[in-house]
Amino acid sequence: MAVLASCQHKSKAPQLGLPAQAMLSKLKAIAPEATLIGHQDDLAYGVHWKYEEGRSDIKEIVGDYPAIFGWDLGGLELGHSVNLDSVPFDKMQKWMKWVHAEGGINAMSWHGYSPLDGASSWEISEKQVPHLLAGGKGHQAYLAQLDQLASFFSSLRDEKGEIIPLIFRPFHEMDGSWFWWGAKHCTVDEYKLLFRTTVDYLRKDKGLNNLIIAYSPDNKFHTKEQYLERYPGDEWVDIMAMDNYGDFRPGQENQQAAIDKLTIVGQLAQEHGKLAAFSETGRETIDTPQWFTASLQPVLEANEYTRSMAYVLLWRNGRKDHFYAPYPGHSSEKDFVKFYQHPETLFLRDFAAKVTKGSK
Ligand code: BMA
Repeated sequence: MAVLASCQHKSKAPQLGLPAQAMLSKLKAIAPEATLIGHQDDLAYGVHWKYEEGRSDIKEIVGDYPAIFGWDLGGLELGHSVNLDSVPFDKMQKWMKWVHAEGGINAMSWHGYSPLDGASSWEISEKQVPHLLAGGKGHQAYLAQLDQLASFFSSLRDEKGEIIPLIFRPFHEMDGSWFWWGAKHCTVDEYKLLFRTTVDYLRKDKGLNNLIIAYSPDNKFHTKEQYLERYPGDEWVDIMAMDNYGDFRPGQENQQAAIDKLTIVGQLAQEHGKLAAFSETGRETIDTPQWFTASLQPVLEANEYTRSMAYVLLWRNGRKDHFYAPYPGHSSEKDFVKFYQHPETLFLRDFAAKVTKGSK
């Protein structure tokens, strides 16, 4: 609860409407004692199925859905009807409404295309960021992309017509250089300005008060200073997070490194009065059957700071050679059930029950 108190003191007044404030408060209250488990595209497809109503690989293993549902916006900014992984935006919108109605949380990443030349997030031969800032040749086109995002965000309404809050995590993994907004492709100041411009435009110009903003570098940092290098500032961020696959990768496993970095995230979040989260992780194809209880769980439980993660999100179950949550018949199935049974992991039912009861 000390965490909660410091949050209230230090944060600048967030530009959030009541539903978003309520969501943030629930997450803050839960964070010191439990971690919500999340999965990217959970309702859209699994390793062996696509777009089948009600299905979820995670539910088919543990009998419950994840509590956090990750979605990606990439392609929406171009007016596409499906995202870069072929998920139709109309279905996404419907699922997101369902998630909210069930008491879960939606978290959106954005593997967007450049408004200048349509470069995918991974096309890094041309500089993009400086041109998207005010005065740049792509600035208006960039704002037009944000208009597309804004109308999607604004279309997310509950049955009373009230806007649904969501976590928005733009320009993630910026300490790596695989995306056009990555470390080698723009200066620190350009990055910060792009992030601030994006958040300000959506919140102030478009009047959206349902966006909880997450900042999430990858695992390149070793110190607080390095983590904060591209941090846009407390006014533009609600969640301090990180992505980390590298320290769990076969041959490069380093549990202590994963703990140390997550500890930094937890400490900084506390110092800045923000929520902490483990915004993406996983081990592709889960080739070690005890990965969840032997690798991930000890990292989450290492100390009070790693414990303070509000959620951890596993990446998508895209293909037989690209998945991060188990599916029925997979060798990590039993271990994932243990992970589910652990008192500190929360799935949809547990979370919704706690929230509805207003406990803790
Ligand atoms: C990556 C991979 C890609 C996918 C992208 C955006 O990590 O899963 O296949 O297109 O994320 O979701």
